[in-house]
This record gives sequence, structure tokens and C-alpha cells, in this order.
Amino acid sequence: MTSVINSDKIPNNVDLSSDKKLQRALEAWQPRFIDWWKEMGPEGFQEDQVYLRTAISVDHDGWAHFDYVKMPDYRWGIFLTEPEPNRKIGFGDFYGEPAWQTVPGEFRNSLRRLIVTQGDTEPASVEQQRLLGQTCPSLYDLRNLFQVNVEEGRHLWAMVYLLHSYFGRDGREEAEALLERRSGNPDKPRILGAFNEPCQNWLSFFMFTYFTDRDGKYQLLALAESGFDPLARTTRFMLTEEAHHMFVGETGVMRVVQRTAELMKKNRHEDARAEGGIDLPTIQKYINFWYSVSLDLFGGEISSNAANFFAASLKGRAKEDGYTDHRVIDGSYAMDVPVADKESNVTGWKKEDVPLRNAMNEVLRDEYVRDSQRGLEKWNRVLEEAGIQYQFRLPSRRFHRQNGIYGGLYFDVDGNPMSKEDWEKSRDGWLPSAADEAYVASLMTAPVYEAGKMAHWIAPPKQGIKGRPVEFEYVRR
Ligand code: BYC
Ligand code: FE
Ligand code: FE
Repeated sequence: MTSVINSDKIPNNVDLSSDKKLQRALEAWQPRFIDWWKEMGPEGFQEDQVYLRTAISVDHDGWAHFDYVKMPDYRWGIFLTEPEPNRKIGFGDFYGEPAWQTVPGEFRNSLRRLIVTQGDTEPASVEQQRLLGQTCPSLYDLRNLFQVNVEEGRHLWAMVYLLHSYFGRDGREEAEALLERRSGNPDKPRILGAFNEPCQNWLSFFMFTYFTDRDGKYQLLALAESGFDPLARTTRFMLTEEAHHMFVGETGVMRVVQRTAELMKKNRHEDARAEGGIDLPTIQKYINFWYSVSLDLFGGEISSNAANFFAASLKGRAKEDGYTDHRVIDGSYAMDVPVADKESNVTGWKKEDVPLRNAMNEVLRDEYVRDSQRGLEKWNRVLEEAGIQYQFRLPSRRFHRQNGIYGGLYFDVDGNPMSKEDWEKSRDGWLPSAADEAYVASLMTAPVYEAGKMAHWIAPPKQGIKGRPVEFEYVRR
């Protein structure tokens, strides 16, 4: 069941070779995936040798193998954590019943939709990041970008495996469609908002991997509880890879902040831009942007979809074990819901006790907000230690939202309602303006390919990858 046969075309621990039909279907999808990768993956680096980690098994120590590989030769495999014998469903209407090994007929559509939505984000992020290599701040960062990209590719494989094995013809059609939508393309966009936003510079990349990959963490934690056991097992393994993506974001922003602090200290007016760095208010604006678009990824505060997913035992809460009531039949979540007029002006607030099942998106978002705060505290400590009077903060969760109860309304970063007109006048003080974007882009016009060297606007990492020095040649051009 769990042996890894690396001689297979598709590395896996699901005994793919014993299911010839499935194996053929996936082997037919594989060249289309490679075509997509060559077209939409990192542009200009497909022939380079990259020092990458490859998942080769699901053993706790030793699941990852590090070596040079050309990205198109990366062995994208299918790995599910070991089955938990006699696993019981941990929440919802089917709480306590044996976990499902096949798709429960009445929930087929909901389940497929969850898997497709999850799957869609993975290639979308690769598309968003495809040009970043051309302006990398170091070979170390270039390698991390590619590591994240190949693993998002593997996450797509994980979802395609589920679609092919459990959803027959329409699953195969969805797997095709996952390679056809394109991030930011108005005719065939990716499904969720944040995955259509351009990610054009490295500050955005670090914010994306900090904030948007962290949505991935929480959505995967919720799916890791699923009563549909193959989904639970595949997302559990994805989570082991996800940690590195958020590490890239957290340490990336931290290194920018550290460098900015150094440059400010060099300048009589603490002017980071005068010294060629990224000033702190600009960093705050990127936080505001990527945090708010990532908050939207959790869905509406009051959601019948979320209630249905929970009731059907398809999507739970992060770490369901930590809760006591797993059926959640009568709890509620108190919310202040804004009431607005036709011009989107907030005219008042309505207290609502939302049935807890309908508030599951908000419950998950609460966990996310807490977790997001932690990195900010680390970044703020860098500033404190440098003796700089400035602190980053997360904007209110009402700020700059596109969907849910705050969607389309206007709030400042503290959550106070305001008119559309006033908001638009203030916008450039809160979110990256065209001038900010141009400034950040002006720092990142050329790549740094010399081993160990860093772009001027970022500090070196504390250590390299897998015990290698920072000066290691992580990418051989
Ligand atoms: N943009 O009841 P509602 C990751 C739609 S990231 C556009 O409020 P629901 C990764 C919604 O589909 C993790 N549309 O929300 C990170 C619905 O449409 P219909 C990805 C949106 O359904 C970095 C309508 O609005 N995984 O892995 O409870 C790099 C009303 O929906 C958005 C998942 O998302 C949006 N932001 O929740 C690489 C897990 N939000 O029904 C990878 C699977 C909502 O009117 N997905 N809508 O057509 C889900 O669990 C749910 O679909 C959502 C939405 C939480 C996303
Ligand atoms: Fe992913
Ligand atoms: Fe990720």
C-alpha cells in the first residue's frame, strides 16, 4: 500500500500500478501538465539545475530528498499520509461513523467543488510567480521560489489524483480545466480572487507566501479533517510541504525589514528610500494588500456553503480535536453586520447570532488572523532591536474586502466606515500606489546570479538550505 515505486513514471504511494485504468488516465494527463508547466511555469529557467527537495515518501524523517534537478524533470508524485486504521469521522452530521473510502453519492458535487477549488489555486500561484526569477535578489531566493513553484505543481497533482480516481469522467474533465484557466485572464480566470492578482515583485512574493499560502495552511487543515479519507490523507501530506512556503514569506519579509532598518540607520533622516531600500510605510501597504485579499479567501462570514460542508462532514475546522462539540448543532457566533444604503454607505449595524455552522468561514478566519499576527511581531522585534520607532500592524478585517458582509463597503484600516469618495482619496495611503509599485520595481530590475550575493534592498538569510552555506550555488545557470 505505501511502498514508493520510484521507477514508476509517476512516483506514488497509492499503488498506482495495480490500477491500470487510473494509471493510464494520469499518464495521459502528465504530458499536458508538463506542457502547462513549460508554458506557465518559471520563465527562462527550465534548463537550469536547481537544488530542490523532492518528496519521495511519507516517512516522517526522510520524506524529502535534496539534489540538483531541472524543473521539468522534477518528480511530481502522489503521496498520501499513511491510513489511520479504523479512522472515524471527527465532526458534522456523520461524527463518529467510519471515514469514507469512496465518495458519498449525495455529496459528490460539493466534494468535487471543494477539490476543484483547492486544486485551482495551486497552478494559479505558479502562474502569478512565473516572471519573478528574472529579478531574483539572490540564488538562494531563486531556489526558494522554484521550490515553492514545483511543490504547488505537486499540490495540483494531489487534487488531480483525487479527481481521476474518484470522480470518473467529470473528474477528468475538471482535471483538464485546471490546466486551462489562467491567473488574471478575464476570459478564463482562476476561481478565487487573490489568485488573479498580479504578483509582480519580490515584496509581493514574500507577502503572498506569508499571507496567501497561510490561507492554504488553514484550508488544508480544515480539509485534513474531512470524512472523505483520501482527501484528509492527501491534504495532511501537503501540509508538511506548506510549512516551507510560509517560512519563505516570513523570513523574506523579515530580511527586507532588517535591511531597511540598516539603511535607515545610515541616513541622517532615517530615509530608507534615499538609501535604495524599501521604506517601512511601503512595506505596511503591501501587508494591507495581501492580508486583505487573503482574508477574502475564507469566503463569506455567513455562509450556507460552509454550513453544508460542515454538516456533510466534508470540511471541518482547523484542528477539530481541540474543540469539544463536534456536531455543532446549536452553537452561535455573534456578529455585528453592517447595514448599508444604495451608495454603499454604512448606515448602521445589526447584531446577529449566526448559527455556528453558518459561521465556519469566520471561525477559520479567526484562527488565521491570530496566526498571521505572529510573524508581524517578529518583524516588529527587528525594528525594536534596531531602535526604530515604527510598528507594523494588521489592518481591520473589514478593510478592503471584496466579499462577505464587508464586501463592497468602505472601511479604513481601523475598521471605521467611510464613504466611497473619502476612501478613494485615502486609498494610496493604505495600499501600494502606482508610484510605490514603480519604486519597488525600480529596485528589482536585474537578477542577482552571483552565489552568495544579495540585492541591495534585502539582508542575507541567517542560514542556507539543508545545511548548505548561504554562498552555495543553489541554481546552476
Ligand atoms: N474569490 O459562501 P461563500 C492555497 C465565492 S489557498 C472569488 O461566501 P464559501 C494556496 C464562492 O465560491 C487555499 N469567489 O464562500 C495558497 C461562492 O460561489 P457560488 C485554497 C469567492 O463557498 C497559496 C460565493 O462566493 N483552498 O491552497 O463558504 C499558493 C459565496 O461563497 C471567494 C480552498 O479554498 C473569493 N475569495 O467559501 C497556492 C479550499 N470566496 O457558490 C495554494 C476549498 C468565496 O456562489 N474551498 N467565493 O458559486 C472552499 O472551502 C470554499 O470554496 C471557500 C469559499 C472557502 C474558498
Ligand atoms: Fe499548495
Ligand atoms: Fe503553498
